[in-house]
Amino acid sequence: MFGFIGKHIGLNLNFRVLFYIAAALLPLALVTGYVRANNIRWYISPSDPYIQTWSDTTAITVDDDWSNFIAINGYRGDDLTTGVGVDPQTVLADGESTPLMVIANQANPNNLAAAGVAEFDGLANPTVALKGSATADAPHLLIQLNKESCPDTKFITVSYNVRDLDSTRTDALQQVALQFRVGTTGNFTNVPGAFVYDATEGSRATRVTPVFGTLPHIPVSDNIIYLRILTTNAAGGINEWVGIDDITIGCYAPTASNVTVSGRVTGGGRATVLMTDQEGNSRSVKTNSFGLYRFDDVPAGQTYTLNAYSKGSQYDPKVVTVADSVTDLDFYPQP
Ligand SMILES: [Ca+2]
Ligand SMILES: [Ca+2]
Ligand SMILES: [Ca+2]
Repeated sequence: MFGFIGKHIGLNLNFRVLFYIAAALLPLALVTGYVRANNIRWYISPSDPYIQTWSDTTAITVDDDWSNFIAINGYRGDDLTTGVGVDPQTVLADGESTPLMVIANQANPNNLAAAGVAEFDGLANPTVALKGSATADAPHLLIQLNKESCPDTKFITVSYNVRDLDSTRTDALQQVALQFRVGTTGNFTNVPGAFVYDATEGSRATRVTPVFGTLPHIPVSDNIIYLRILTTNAAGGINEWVGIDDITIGCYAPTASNVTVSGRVTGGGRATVLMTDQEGNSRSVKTNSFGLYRFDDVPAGQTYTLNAYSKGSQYDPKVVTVADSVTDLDFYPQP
C-alpha cells in the first residue's frame, strides 16, 4: 500500500524507506509509551466541579502519558527558575515547553531518587506528587478549564490537600503555590491565600496541608482559565515528594454574610496588618505575641490587599479574593 502511495504522490526511495521505518516503529511506540498530553478543557459549572483524587490507578500506566485524563497534565518545569529555595509564588513564566512528565506506577516515595512528577499508585491512598531537583526546577500540575458555564455571580474556588509522602529523616522546606492564568499564553498570577510555606516534616509522612484558594473575578468574555500547582527545588537542593491530592475546583456562590481573614506574620516582633478594600477603605490590626492576626466582619465576595509592617522585616503585599473565611494568609519576611 505504501508503495502504491509512494508512486502516486511521487515519494523517492529514501522517503519511502523512512516511511516504512516510521510505520514499523509506530506500534512499538504505542506499546512502550511516549509523551502524550491531553488538551481537553473541563467545563466547570455549579453542578460540575472538577475533581481529581487519583483513585483510578490505571489512568497512568506508562511514563509521561497523560492521555487518559481530562484537563490535567504534569510538567517538569526545567529552568523556570535556576536557583534553589526560590519562592514558587514568584515563578510565573509558562512551563508548557518544559518536559511533560509523570513517573508511572511508583510505590515508595522514600527511595525514588528521580524528581519531577510521579504517580504513587502503590500507596494505600494513591496520589500524584511533585518533587523539585536541579533539573526539575519547578515541577507542576497544569489544569485547563472553561468557565463559560459558571455564572458571573459566582467564584472559582480551588481546594486540594498537599501530602508529605517522605518518611525519611529528610526535612525539606517544601513550598507549594497555586497560580492561575486567563487564556492560553503568558505569565501566571499567584493566588496568595493558597500558598504553603512548608508542606513537610522530617521522619514522618503524615502531614496533610489543606489548601483553599479563590480566584479573583474574571470577566465573562475570558472563559479559558489555566490553573497551576507547583513546587520548586527546595533550599539546599533537599526535597521531599509532596502529593497534590483531592483536587476540587468549584463554581461557588460567595457567602452573603461576613467572614474572617486571619493568618500569621513571621519575623520581627509585633506587626501591624493593614487591609484595604477595592474602594480604598482601610483598617488595621496588630498581631498577638504569636504573630497571629485576624480581621472579623469582612464582607465576602470582594478583593482585598493586605500589607504587613514590623520592625526589621519587609513583606510583600497580598491580594486576596474572599469567598469564604481565609485562615492561613501568612506573611514571611523578604529575604
Ligand atoms: Ca498507575
Ligand atoms: Ca516527611
Ligand atoms: Ca519541611
